[in-house]
Amino acid sequence: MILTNATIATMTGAAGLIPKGAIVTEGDRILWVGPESDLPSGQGERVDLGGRLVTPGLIDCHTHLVHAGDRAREFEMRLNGASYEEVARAGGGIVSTVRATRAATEGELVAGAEARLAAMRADGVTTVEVKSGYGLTVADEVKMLRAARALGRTGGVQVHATLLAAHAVPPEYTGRADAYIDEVCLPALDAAHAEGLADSVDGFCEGIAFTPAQIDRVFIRARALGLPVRLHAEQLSNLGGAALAARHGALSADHLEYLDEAGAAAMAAAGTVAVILPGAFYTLRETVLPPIALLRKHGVPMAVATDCNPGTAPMTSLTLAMNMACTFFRMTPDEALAGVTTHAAGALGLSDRGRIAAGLRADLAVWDAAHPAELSYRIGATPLHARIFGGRLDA
Ligand code: DI6
Ligand code: FE
Repeated sequence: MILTNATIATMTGAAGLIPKGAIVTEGDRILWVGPESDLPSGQGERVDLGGRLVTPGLIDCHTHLVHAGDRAREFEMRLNGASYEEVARAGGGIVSTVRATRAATEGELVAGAEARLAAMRADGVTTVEVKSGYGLTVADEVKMLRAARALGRTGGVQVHATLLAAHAVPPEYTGRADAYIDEVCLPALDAAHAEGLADSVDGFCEGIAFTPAQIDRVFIRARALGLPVRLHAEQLSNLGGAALAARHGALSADHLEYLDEAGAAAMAAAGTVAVILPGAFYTLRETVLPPIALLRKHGVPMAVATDCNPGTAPMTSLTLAMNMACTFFRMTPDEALAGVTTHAAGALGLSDRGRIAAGLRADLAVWDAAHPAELSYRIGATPLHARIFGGRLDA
């Protein structure tokens, strides 16, 4: 396929924008990219993009896409004045999602996630990370990961599956988090690894979840199995989770509103990507901003993701996350675009995508836009014209 008359945001180098560019693909790979005037002669299906903007296919590198049920009713209850306790007594909160997810079959989980995934595809996403973390038994965590793998086989996106058994302490283990790590998290890790179901391992390091010492135990097992790690860190308080993650060579540390300078320096030294999640910040009406200036100062690469989950980010639009990252956190549109392409690829440990260059996957998004800033600027619009996934055009 020969794509012509395109404005190409290659995401390679500083001057990554090619105003009148062309891209040649072969099979699922990019064969050539450059100014149209330099296009090598050759045969192929020609597609004139009418001057439209082409970016790498977007990568949503932090989602809880697979889950059952929703929490719209508790959202409504809280807005009608119910307290946290009242919501919890009515069966609300993360426990309600765990209950619904345990009750769902793998097929039901896939069907529910597929609807959310369709919205993501319509927003230009070609790779998505999907976490477990609402099963919280070995069997239910494995079921969630199988559902994530099944989503990857439905076509149209590639899925990176992450085991997040250390997401919450389930009711049957209240006050016994260490026993939960021993009896569920570590066996779930072994089981997921044995079936090849996990591409990475995540945890939630927070006062309401797991301590750094508990996360450390999970990470030691993950690394012994050869699995890379990532961490929900410094979302609601500073427990030093980012530095812990960096010590384990983590691919990413995510949220980071309460990150301090030592944590940023540790991430920089380890090459750990900062995943910025403005959807959860918005839903929780958080007031402490992630320290973007500190991350810039230390040269920590910043990714941006939806955190799509039923509790703190019932959100499927990655372009809306880009807008929020710019408006709330003062990231630049260039940073936001790098955050959903090249640095999101880094957060997943994938070097074959996230940029437009010869040899990489032919995953592209074509936009009804003339300049990359438009993707961050519009609110709630999806200016996607077409997606190219693995070299195939699926308008
Ligand atoms: N941080 C979050 O914001 C979500 N998980 C996490 O580790 C919340 C998940 C939920 O409330 O369902
Ligand atoms: Fe999350």
